[in-house]
Amino acid sequence: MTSAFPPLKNDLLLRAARGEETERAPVWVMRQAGRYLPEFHEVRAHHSFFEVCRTPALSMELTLQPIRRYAGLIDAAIIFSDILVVPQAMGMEVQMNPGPYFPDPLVTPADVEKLTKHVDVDKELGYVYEAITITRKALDGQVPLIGFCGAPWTLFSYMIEGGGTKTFQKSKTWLFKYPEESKALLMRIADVCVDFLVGQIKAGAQLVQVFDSWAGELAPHDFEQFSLPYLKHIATNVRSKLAAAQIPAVPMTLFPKGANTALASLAEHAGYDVIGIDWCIEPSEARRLVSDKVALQGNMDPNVLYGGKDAIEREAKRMCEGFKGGKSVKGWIANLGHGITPGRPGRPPLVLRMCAQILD
Ligand code: 1CP
Repeated sequence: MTSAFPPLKNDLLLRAARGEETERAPVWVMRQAGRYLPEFHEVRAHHSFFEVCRTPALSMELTLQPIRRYAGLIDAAIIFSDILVVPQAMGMEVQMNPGPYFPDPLVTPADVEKLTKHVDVDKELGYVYEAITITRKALDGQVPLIGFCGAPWTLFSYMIEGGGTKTFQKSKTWLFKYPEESKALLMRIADVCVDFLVGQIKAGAQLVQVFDSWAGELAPHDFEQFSLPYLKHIATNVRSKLAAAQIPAVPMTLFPKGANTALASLAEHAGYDVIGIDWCIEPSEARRLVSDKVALQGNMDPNVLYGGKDAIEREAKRMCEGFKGGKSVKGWIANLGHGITPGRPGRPPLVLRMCAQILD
């Protein structure tokens, strides 16, 4: 299958993800296909969010938008989709109005019965695979294509809260009141994630990222119990399933937002090649904690983009120096510390250009 794709002309991301020293840091932006781009709104004006996700040609179009607009400045594409396609595949209804809304969330463990018993992931999410395959062809080897899924704890919280939350009260009630049932559900989600990532890699994803956006909401000992084992399960099983199918492994990135106290343990035990960090930890401290076990990705505060040219320049320089730790950029992927926000922030290209020039 791989041989059917055009040869890759820019492999900076893949080399950095493998911990290799690169001539400059590769750059991409979480949520780079999104609401800060006028051309994104153009497409969304005519199509609902999940219609875009389910229509491979539209998903491809949104994936390519930032690559076109910032040609030569972005070193990766990420497939346009959402982490919430996994709860949908498990039988839950999810709407986007404008944030995620589950009309029928899981209230008690008895509700788990309502989920599909044996999820045929390839059938339910085949539209994502198709989007990946056509997008990888359309990219024509310009940059690698990233696939992704949500982490079990983060998806669990949406499935129980019924949408976004500030308190995590309902999902944490489950953890503390029904720990065994919670673990069983987390494992069911993890198994779907394994098949989903394997399917994305078979379809052409050249790196996959697991988003644990709400990792930092858990106490360190709860993260150890309710998130880490499932993250590990995903990394181990994706690799073993690929090996069994004789498909070459691809680098795997984990973004455990806010779980900075877990960095050393994640680097040692979780099984990922890259760990994404947010802005609440200094790059040098993150590097000290993970040693040379993984590559790092991140970590500028997305709101710096609203601070004007001087602030952006100053913070980009600070970030570059922090990750450089001397003169090499061993295993660093420049990115924001979370997704770029929808209000038209200034100058993402400026940031990208500065990160790209780090070794000049
Ligand atoms: O109407 C719209 O267009 C909605 C905005 C939007 C977009 C552009 C949503 C709804 N999802 C997306 C795309 C998306 N989501 C991508 C595309 C690829 C990219 O360019 O990066 C990705 C990777 C995601 C992943 C995602 N969805 C995460 C993990 C990353 C993160 O930012 O933490 C999460 C938590 C979601 C849930 C979600 N989907 C959409 C929104 C607004 C949210 C967050 C809601 C909340 O705060 O709880």
